[in-house]
Formats: sequence, C-alpha cells, structure tokens
Amino acid sequence: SERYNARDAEPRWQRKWDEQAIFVSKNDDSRPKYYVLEMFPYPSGRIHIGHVRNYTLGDVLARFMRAKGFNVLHPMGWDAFGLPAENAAIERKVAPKAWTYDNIAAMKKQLRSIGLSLDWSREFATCDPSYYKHQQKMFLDMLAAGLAEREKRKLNWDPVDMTVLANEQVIDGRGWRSGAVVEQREMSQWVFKITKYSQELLSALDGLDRWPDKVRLMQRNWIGRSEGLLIRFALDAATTPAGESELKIFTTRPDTLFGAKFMAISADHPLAQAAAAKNPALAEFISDIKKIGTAQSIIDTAEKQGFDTGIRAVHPFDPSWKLPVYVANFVLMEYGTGAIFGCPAHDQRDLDFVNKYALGNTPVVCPEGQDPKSFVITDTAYDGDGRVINSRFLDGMTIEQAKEEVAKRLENELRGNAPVGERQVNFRLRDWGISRQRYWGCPIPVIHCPKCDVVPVPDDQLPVVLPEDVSFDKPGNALDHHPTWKHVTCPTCGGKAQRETDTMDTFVDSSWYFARFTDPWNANAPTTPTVANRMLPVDQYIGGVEHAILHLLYSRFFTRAMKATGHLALDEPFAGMFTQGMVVHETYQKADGSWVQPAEVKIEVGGNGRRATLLATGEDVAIGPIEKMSKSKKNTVDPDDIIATYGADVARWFMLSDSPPDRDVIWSDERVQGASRFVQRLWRLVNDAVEAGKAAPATRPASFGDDALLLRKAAHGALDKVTSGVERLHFNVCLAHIREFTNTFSEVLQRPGQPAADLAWAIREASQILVQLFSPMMPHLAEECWQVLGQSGLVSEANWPQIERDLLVEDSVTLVVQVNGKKRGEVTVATAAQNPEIEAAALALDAVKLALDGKPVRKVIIVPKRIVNVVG
Ligand code: ANZ
Ligand code: ZN
Repeated sequence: SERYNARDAEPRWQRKWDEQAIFVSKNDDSRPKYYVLEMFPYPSGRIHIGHVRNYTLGDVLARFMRAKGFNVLHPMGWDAFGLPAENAAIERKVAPKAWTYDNIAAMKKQLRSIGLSLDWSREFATCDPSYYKHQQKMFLDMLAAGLAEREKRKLNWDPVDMTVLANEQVIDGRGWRSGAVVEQREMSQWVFKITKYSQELLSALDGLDRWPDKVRLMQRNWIGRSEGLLIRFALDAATTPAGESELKIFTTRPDTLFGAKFMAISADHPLAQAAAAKNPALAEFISDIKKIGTAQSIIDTAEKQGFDTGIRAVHPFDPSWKLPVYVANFVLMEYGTGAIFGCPAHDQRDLDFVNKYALGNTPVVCPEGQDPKSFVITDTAYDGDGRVINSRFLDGMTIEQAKEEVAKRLENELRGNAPVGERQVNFRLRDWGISRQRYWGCPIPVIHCPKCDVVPVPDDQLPVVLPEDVSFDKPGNALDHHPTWKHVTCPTCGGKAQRETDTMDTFVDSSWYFARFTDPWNANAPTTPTVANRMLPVDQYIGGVEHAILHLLYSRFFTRAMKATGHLALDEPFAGMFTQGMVVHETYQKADGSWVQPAEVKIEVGGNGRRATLLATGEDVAIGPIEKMSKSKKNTVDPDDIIATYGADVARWFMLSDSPPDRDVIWSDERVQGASRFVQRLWRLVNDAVEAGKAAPATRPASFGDDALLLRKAAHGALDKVTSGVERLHFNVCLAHIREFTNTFSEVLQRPGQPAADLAWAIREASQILVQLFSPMMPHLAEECWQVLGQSGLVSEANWPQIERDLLVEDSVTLVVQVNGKKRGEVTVATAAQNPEIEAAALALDAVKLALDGKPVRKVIIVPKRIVNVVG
C-alpha cells in the first residue's frame, strides 16, 4: 500500500466532520452530558505549541466520551479583550476591533487544522457586544445585590502622561512610554465583593476532589484565612498626639505577647498621619517608603525600614511596660488593622527589624528538649512548636494553651466599655478591583450624574457599546478622550451626565464564558438557567497552572454571584480541573550571544554527543538549557510548520506520548520523526490486516486457536488499559499500551501462510479495536483506516468497543513462598494450577531448600493466589 498522506487526508476529514456537523451538541439531547473545556485562547494572532497541547488533551477526552455515549459539550471561543489590541493600535495604527477579529480568523483556521472535535456553532468572542451585553447586565444585577461597589483604591499614576497605568505598563517603577517615576494615586474604583465569599470559597475547596492538590493549596493560600486576636493597646498619653488614645493590632500569635519589643504601623495608618503632622522628618520618611508601592512582592523583598514616632504603647498585661511605636515599611494598611506588635524572636521580619534598630529580642517559645537558659535567637527567628518561657503566667504552656489563655484574659478585660481583646478571623483575600482605565474592555454600564450620583444604565439601553471612532494619539484611556461618547443625559433626571469610562478587568470576561457556552443563542439573558444547570458544571477543565489562582477563583466567585442573582443554580463551575505542563525546548545560541530558532539548526549525534550547527552557514551554535518556549529565546516551534511537515496527527501523538500531561514535554524533532514513522507503521499494519482478515467468516468462530487467542487478549487488554487510562487522563500510558498492542499485532501478522478462519476473524476484530483505540489521539489517520477496514460511517461517531472481560483474566498468578512464616521467595504458576503442582514448584526453589536445611517438610499450607507456607 501507499504511504499515508496526511496533507491530503487531514483537510478532507476535517471537511467531512464539518459537513456532517458531528461535533455540534444539542441542548435537548437525552444522553448523559459531559462538558469538556480547555481554557479559551487570547487572540494574539497565532496559536502556539502550548495551545496545541492544551486542546489536544481536551480533544482526546471529548472524542473518547462521545464514543462512550455521552452528549459531549466541547466548545471554543475567544478571550478577546485586553491591552495587546490597544498596543497594536498604537504601534501599527490598526483598530483594536479589526486587529482582534483578524487574529481570531487566523487562529480559528489554525485550530481547525489540528482536527479538534469542537462545537463551533457556539463560538463567541468576549468582545462581541452580544456577549458583553449580558456581562453588563450581570454587573448591574450585582450592583443591586450589593456584590459590586465603589471603593477608593491606589492606582499607578504616570505624572507625565497623566494617565493610570496597568501593572504591566510599569517597568522598574517607571511608566512604559514616558519613563516617568510612577506614583500611587487614590481613586474611586469598582470592586466585586468577593470577600463576602471568603470562607465559602475556602471551605468548598475540600469538595473539589478532582482538582490537583497543588491548585487547591494555591487557592487556600491566596484566600489566606488566619485566626487571631484583635488587641487594643492603650497609648501613653504624654507621648501621643491629641485625639489618639489607643492602637488596635491584629495578631495570630498572642502567645508571644511577652516577647514584644516594639509596635509598628503602616505609613497609611491614621496614627502615622497624626504623628507626621508635627514631625517633618517622619513625614519625609513616610513619603519615601510610599514610593515603593504596595505590591506584596516588593514589600517582601525590600529592606525593613522604620521610623520611631516617639509614641509609646502600653503592654496589655503590664501598665509599666512601654513599647515604642514605629512607622514601618513592611506593615500593610490593607491587612488586619494596619498595625502590629513585633515579637522578633519568633518572626523573621520583626527580627530583621530589631537587629537593624538594636531593640533586642526575648525568646518566649522554647523548642521541646532545649534548655530555655541556653536558647538564644540571633539571626533566625524560631517559628516552630514548643513550650512558653519568659512569659509570667503563660510559662510552661503549649502555644495553643497560651493563645487561649491570652485571648480569654483580654476578652474579659474591659477598657471603656469594650473588651481589650477580641477573637477575629482574617482573610488575605481582597475585594476584586475590576476597573481598568482602558479602551478595549467591557464598558462598565453606569452614568455619573452630578445630581443623582451613580445611575445604572437602564436595561433597554444595554449594551453600552464601545465606540469605534477612537484615537490612540494621546496616552491613556481612549474612551475618556473620545469627543462625544461619554457625554449623555442622566436617565433619572435628564440633566447632563457622564458615562463611566472605566472598562472591566478582562478576568471578568473569562469568569462566566463557560456558562455562556451552554446557551450562547439566548439574546435576552446571560444564561438559560434550565440549560445551564443541566450542562454545568464543566466536567473536565484543562489549562495552564498560571491560571490556577486568579482565573479559577474569580470564576468560582462569579458562579456564586450568578447564583445569587438568579442566572444559575450551582456553586462550583469546574468539577474536574487539570493543569497541563508546558512545552519546552532546547535553546541555541550563536557565538555572539544571539538566539537561533530550532528550525535554523542542524543537530548531529556523534561520538562526542550532540552537536549543533547553523543550517545556512555551518557555523557552530551552542546548545543551551531546555526552557519554556519563548519568543525572546527563539526556542519556539510553529504549529503551522509542524502540521505542514508531519500532519496534525503526528503533532498530537507526539504531545501525548512523551510525558504525562501534567509534566513538561520536551519538544524534540527526533521524537517527532519517531511519531511520524509510527503513523506510517499503523497505516501499513491496518492495510496488512485488511489483507489477512479477508478470509474471516462472517460469524464469530466457536473457538480460537493459540495465535487468535494471543491477539484477542492483546486487543482487549489494550482496550481495557486505554479505557481506564483515558478516563484518568493518563494519556502517555495509553499510548504505551497501544504501541505494545501494535507490536503483538505485527508479530501475529508476520506468521507465514494464510491465517486460518479463527485467526482471520481475530485479525479483523483487532484491527477495528486498534483503529478505535488511537482514534481520539489521531482522528484523521483513524478515519482513513476505518474506511480501509470497510466500515460505513465515521470512526468519530462509532461507539467505543465492548471489552470482553474473559479475555482479561490473567494466565498466571504469583504466590509468595514462606518457610515457617518467613518470606523466602515467589513462584509463578498457571492460574489453573492445582495444589500439588504449586507445592512442587515452591519446594523446588533453592531458597526454600536452603531454609529447610535438610529438615523434612511437615506440612504445606496454600492460601489460594497469595501464599505458600512451608512448615519444616
Ligand atoms: C505578633 C506576632 C508574633 C506575629 C510572632 C507573628 C509572629 P497571617 O498569618 O498572614 O494572618 N501582621 C498583622 N497585620 C499585618 C499587616 N497589616 N502588615 C504586616 N504584617 C501584619 O499573619 C498575621 C501576622 O502578621 C500577625 O501576627 C502580625 O504579626 C502580622 F511571633 O503578631 B503577628
Ligand atoms: Zn441625574
């Protein structure tokens, strides 16, 4: 037979699938549903190899579940708003909309060439007004439900360009275009009240048992629940500005209260402001440390700095004990109360701080087994377990006991009318700021009226559509600069008013698209609840671990908000979550340090290992480390090139075969060529099998000879392994079983002579099973083979083969052999073997003879299929 020609076959089958609309799923289908979703792409212009991996993983599952009889929903769309479209507009003078939709068209063509079983009838882009209309409606619903609010937030302000900058537009503290030092400015922002669900979002993680543990852990840490105590420290009046009398702090370690050496407050704390009013040096310090911004990463790495305000706080258990109050750069106003007491012996930040300002430390928790007298802390704080020391009435307690004791005492102590201490649960999670001062996003549908304040845009005026006649000549928000768009009359009073010019964070767009896919045709509402409730949750969501925190958390919140506003009736959008690994590749570098693309390099494998030269000139290039594919290192491969050279099936097979889906896969041309050879091998095998199977009787033979049985066992064994492997997304393991089965199949086919009727029948059965087994992975080749096998219809529509369980029974069992209860070896015998045979095999073992040491055997006890115990 001729070579399999992917270039010819692949587009042909893709057209056929399209014409017959076999991947379109109907909402009124009575079969059980299965919703497979891969994270939808940003239309950057071209798909990259990571997309190919992501969508292939989902596609294998989708095709498999379809064959298993499920009504599979496997949709695709575009996460289409965002900054790159505006940058293109600035750099290349193309309108963001045109740029985006052109990219979508180009990428859709690429996606089609991969042969994915997608339901394109549900396609949408988040920048379609028919999508964001509903998002605007939901924003208004959330506003009415108290789930959206205005809040003052700090933003990056570029003082030269006079504009707000997105975080990614701030490079080393400077504006990307102006180069000016960026300032932090407070402005009113729209936020979603995700913190109303902090506890619920945390607790519900326990039920997400088909999520990777690491993702759940990342979410837990992000939500950051901590139990602690609020303590009101009295301030020493003589040192304190008028009007201030106490300092409230939040601590998770009240057990360390006797190790306190200082108090610290945030630069934004009202007490800091009050103290700075009379102290210019302090005011200057405050303005200095505010410049570094409030990003946690900066604060964690910046050197600890403080300024003694002169104010003294009084220890809650000792009126004569005064603690200095510092303004410190590591205390955030946004967490707890914006104030802490510092216990250097048991907190590294506090220790760094006291070591800088020579405030000393007293250890108050001593590790078990350590002599308290010799326990000193110098550079490393001790945050482990132990017994409380140096702490008066707490001495000898465990940390937990001491926490409880301090909480009890301070709860019961009143100052004014209020207790000095109060238990509190704190969360790190902040409300979700969704305002972006950018053009290419979903407009926030409110109007600001000087008389009526914030007025929602009436429903019948939705969507608030982005104007297209915008100019990017000026820095900042093109919506704001538009000559007319924002000037409107107030829907309430009819007076002059202005539209909100902020647009929504693009994370909002991706927080509900999975719900929209269930009924994207509904023009009147974001969802059709009966349909959404039936099709959701997504049974298997697949995407990169880089979205493990925010996107998933926002989607989980948004689902709850949609439930609260009547659009859905579930809490968790994704029942199963899978994070795929990256596609990585070697890097190549010329002597001058410039990076070279893999396609320009020739690799030779010789005695001294691998050597790389430039194809064009023959000059040597250095082989660098394997890294994530990136434009900067040029270690990318273009999916189009791969598909043009080898076909999509080869790319898919390679991606699936080389490592477990959750690990990184190293792109290797050599291995891709290996996959390509395997495709041809399968093609030949199937064609040979057709020949050999010609003599097969129409009905199943009553019995099978050895060769037929061997083949049938291999086929059904592989079927069993692949079936359970695909369900668990162990694709690389599945592929290994397919290869193994292929080997057995080839061997059987190579037996000389015409196969007997029973074998011919088994060959025909095996070839059908084989084609079906690899059809989720290599669907084009599978269709071509299916046709060669003389099957009517498409393999993509065929039911998954039935496993014959009898063929899976193991031929042999292995039993542990003991002598007088001690393990001495193992014997493997036929499953059908009788006791005398097993006994003989066990006694024949050298290890058994040795252990018996010439003593007679008194008894042999056999536990079927498990143990042979020889009693000597
Ligand atoms: C005294 C203490 C002693 C603390 C000790 C820790 C160890 P989590 O677990 O993340 O909730 N803290 C409180 N508010 C803060 C703020 N706004 N900025 C910076 N740090 C703040 O952390 C709670 C601990 O972080 C609190 O417990 C407080 O320091 C600090 F050996 O109080 B601790
Ligand atoms: Zn008004």
